[in-house]
Amino acid sequence: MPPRPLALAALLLAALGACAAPRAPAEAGAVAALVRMTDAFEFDPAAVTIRAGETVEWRNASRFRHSVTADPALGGAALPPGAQAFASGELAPGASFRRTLTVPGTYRYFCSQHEGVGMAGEITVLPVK
Ligand SMILES: [Cu+2]
Repeated sequence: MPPRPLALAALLLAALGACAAPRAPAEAGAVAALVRMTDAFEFDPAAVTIRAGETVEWRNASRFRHSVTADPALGGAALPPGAQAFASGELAPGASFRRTLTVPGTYRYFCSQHEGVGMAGEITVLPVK
């Protein structure tokens, strides 16, 4: 008799693996992307993608003060139509800032302390599935 139960178990494991592969729907407000602010005056990664309703967290992992500024009135930022501007204010080394984004589109933001050296980042917010 062939080892049927084993074959079945293998199929089941394969099916479970396939189910785990797609991204699970995030709970509202969950941190979906983490961006570090570095000693090299960069947002790392410089571009992230989330779904509407998810949260981005920035951490100042450097020894300098930085900010997350997504306000076109303050510099080279751009927001999707209908999205609210936001700004973290000055973040000391070790500090973090979170923002939940609900309006889909492309957000371009910068660090107000280092905009002059090109410290900028981008967030793509995809519509809810
Ligand atoms: Cu900076």
